[in-house]
Amino acid sequence: MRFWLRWVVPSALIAVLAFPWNALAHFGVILPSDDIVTQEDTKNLMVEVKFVHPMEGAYMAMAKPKRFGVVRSGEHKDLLPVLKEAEGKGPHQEGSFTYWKGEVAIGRPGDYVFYVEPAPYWEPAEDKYIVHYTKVCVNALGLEEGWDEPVGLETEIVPLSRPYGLWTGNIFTGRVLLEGRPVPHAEIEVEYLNESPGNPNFVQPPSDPFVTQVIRADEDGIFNYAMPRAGWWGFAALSDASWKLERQGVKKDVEIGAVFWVRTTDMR
Ligand SMILES: [Cu+2]
Repeated sequence: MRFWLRWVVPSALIAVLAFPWNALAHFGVILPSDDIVTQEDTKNLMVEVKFVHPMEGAYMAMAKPKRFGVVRSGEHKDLLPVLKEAEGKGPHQEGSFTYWKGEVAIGRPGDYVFYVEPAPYWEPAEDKYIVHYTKVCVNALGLEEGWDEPVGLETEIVPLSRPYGLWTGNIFTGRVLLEGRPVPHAEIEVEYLNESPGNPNFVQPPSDPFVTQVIRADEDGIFNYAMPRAGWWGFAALSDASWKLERQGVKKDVEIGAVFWVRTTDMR
């Protein structure tokens, strides 16, 4: 008891006060160097896999993912071997963080749906593990086929509007699936990646509710959101896993997230 009062409670308080973003929304992210590969473009994509608070530009250290792959025309390809550990630096955080990146060669035309299953991330502020099944779709060489197919992850967002070639202001529509079935009234968090390439200035939210937008899906798990700025937008639908993970002999809850990223471009 004394130990708890003297050390654990104060240090937990300090941790919460010093890192207010701990309570804010986490997003897995797969960030490709290009989302539409044309004949003229380089056919080598650089793909980064991170774990971030997108609006704050604050990153968590990420362990090596369990699975990383791509689906094109129904064919899965394991890309875990191409991932290499890298160190990054957030704009508003001290020290560096670990993320993963790899080069992927684009061959045949079609939609390349990248997906990652990260290792469970322990979040002390929420007393639970977080596992974000994250996806992004890259279109290649003019064939628009495959973006609306599920990958078959434990939970995932399946786009109902084509997830590339989006203008700023477009609406993104998606459906939340858990074990292959729609999640009625799922809660979806939406955030802007403030470190989007080409973002002219780091957006300063005027108050906390602006950081994360919140949507309730309809009875078929379908949601819509209009994106007000050019760059990358993340959508995260969170569920409680039906399974638990043990930590120091105690069974802990697991939050599983279905995360999808799309990029918007200004009309000029
Ligand atoms: Cu965090």
